[in-house]
Amino acid sequence: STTMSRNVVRFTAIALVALFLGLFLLKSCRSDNGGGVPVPKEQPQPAVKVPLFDGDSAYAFVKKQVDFGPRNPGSAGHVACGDWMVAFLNQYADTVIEQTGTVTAFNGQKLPLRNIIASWAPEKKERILLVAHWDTRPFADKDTDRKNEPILGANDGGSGVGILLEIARRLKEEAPALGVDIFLTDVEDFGQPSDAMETDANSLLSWCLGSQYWAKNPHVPNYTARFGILLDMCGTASADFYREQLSMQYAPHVVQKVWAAASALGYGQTFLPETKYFVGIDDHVIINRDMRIPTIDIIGYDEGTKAFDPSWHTHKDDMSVIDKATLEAVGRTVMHVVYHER
Ligand code: AHN
Ligand code: ZN
Repeated sequence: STTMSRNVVRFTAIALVALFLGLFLLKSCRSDNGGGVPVPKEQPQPAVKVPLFDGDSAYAFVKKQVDFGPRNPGSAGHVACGDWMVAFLNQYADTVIEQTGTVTAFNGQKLPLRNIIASWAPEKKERILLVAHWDTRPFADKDTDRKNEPILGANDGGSGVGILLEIARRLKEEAPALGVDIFLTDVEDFGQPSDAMETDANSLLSWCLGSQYWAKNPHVPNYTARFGILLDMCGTASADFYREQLSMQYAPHVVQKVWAAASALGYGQTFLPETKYFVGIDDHVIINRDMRIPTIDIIGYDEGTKAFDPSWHTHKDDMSVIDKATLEAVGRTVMHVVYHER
């Protein structure tokens, strides 16, 4: 009986070894494609290096513009700020193209136009277009006093440009996979006075004269980009960034991409999922309609006015409404998108 039990132990041991060997072989064959050819395990993607966007720096670039005074077309501040921005961009971009011309405003006034386009890797076919208007409104039609005087436009004009100038600085540090163009549009804000939600077509087309001019005369022949992002009035503390209706109509996949980036960075309380219709016209409409480049607008929504910030087109639009944290949320989100695009 001792011999027999010894045999049972021996058999059990061999059976267990065989079982484990079988399981091991089965497991190591799992990654085979059936023909015995091993399939390499998926390589971990190298982490994308996104340079750090500095909110203090962006804030300083907004203040620098405001220090020139109002930048409405034809003013001294417009010339001086334009000169400064071109010199600045020449330090960081591969090419800077200035597009000058004359446009006629809704009131018949002839205005000097100066569109500024800075490019990185201009030879690359796959590109990302970043846009903000740099001119400021020639009157304060939403104010109760000094209605005929030009505004400082810290938020309306200054904020988007401040963010893009900080991004420009970073683009020289670390090149993203795609080419990038920063387009500072001129004569966006000389539109016929109206409410935020204007619907008359003639009145709508009195805005965005710089981007309309560019669409008819692109800075390079056959210019196009994979997608575009417009920054407008995106610097106030109270700004909420809702998905904007016209952006959703023209470029929902770009809205999706940008809002997903904001959420990944922890800005889900600033970039909200709901869509709101509160913008009648902006440069992105022209770029979508005339250039067929899917372009979205990141533009602040105010819960109080149910539209733009209360400082909109008033003399309150000065440095006191600008918030570093908001500039940073928008700037970091845009940089995340730019550097993750393959
Ligand atoms: C309207 O929707 C009428 N205007 C938005 C365009 C704009 C003016 N952006 C800044 N100022
Ligand atoms: Zn404006």
